[in-house]
Amino acid sequence: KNQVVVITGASRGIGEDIALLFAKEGAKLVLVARNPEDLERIRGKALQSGAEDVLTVTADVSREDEVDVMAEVALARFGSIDILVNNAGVGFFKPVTETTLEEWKAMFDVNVTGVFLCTKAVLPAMMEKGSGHIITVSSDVGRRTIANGAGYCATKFAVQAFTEALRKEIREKGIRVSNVLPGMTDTYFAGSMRGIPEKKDWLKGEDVARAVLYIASQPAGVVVDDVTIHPMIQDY
Ligand code: NJP
Repeated sequence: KNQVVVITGASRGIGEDIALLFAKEGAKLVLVARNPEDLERIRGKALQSGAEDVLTVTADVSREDEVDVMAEVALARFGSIDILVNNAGVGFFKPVTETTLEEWKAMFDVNVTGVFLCTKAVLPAMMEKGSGHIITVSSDVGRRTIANGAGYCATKFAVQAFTEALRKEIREKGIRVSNVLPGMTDTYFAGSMRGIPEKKDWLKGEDVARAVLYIASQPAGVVVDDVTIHPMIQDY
């Protein structure tokens, strides 16, 4: 309750569900994505769900200038940031020979550089306060690989390495670093639609959101490193 929670990729999919679950807890939310109309819609839903206050910030997480402004306006509005949920991500799934450099770069820009930039932008305020929590939505392919996902898997392995090293680096400052590693989840990811019959047994965004809330609700001295969550049956 009353925690200031920044969520990237909050305009649909898993990020939307994280926003709405934290809204029910009475959080103050900072919702980040590139499309302002989508963010506005989620802002309305979050306020209806019980959020104490909701700020939307249109930003591309791979752009340092936009991310820095995001952190500035969030701090100006709320005075501190308690939790950053690095959730924004993109994926292209195809053989290596068919993956373009543009797709490769887009995945690294959002999934890896975006996590770095958002984390870097909020850390000074967290360090000054001596508390904070960085929670990253990684992937269960951040630890094992799948065919036709070489580039995407590489980004999520990178995210695991980055966050695990960061955890050791900033634990003395009272800042926790945790990851959720979801399996196949019914969202708009990789150009998909939500609610199509082929995905009926996949995880729902709410399932991943509950894992994030579980991690965030631990007492101050307790760190959950990773929560891996997947549907009962998965293709890989
Ligand atoms: O995807 P989707 P998910 N800057 O497409 C935003 C991971 N994951 O919810 O910017 C800022 O429904 C985009 O908004 P917009 C996955 O890797 C998923 O499934 O306006 N925001 C939207 O809000 C990712 O890390 C599955 O286009 C940017 C959101 O991100 C996380 O879950 C499995 C942005 C994407 O919503 C959420 O993905 C798994 C940018 N540059 C891991 N680019 C799965 N779904 O099966 C995109 O293992 N966004």
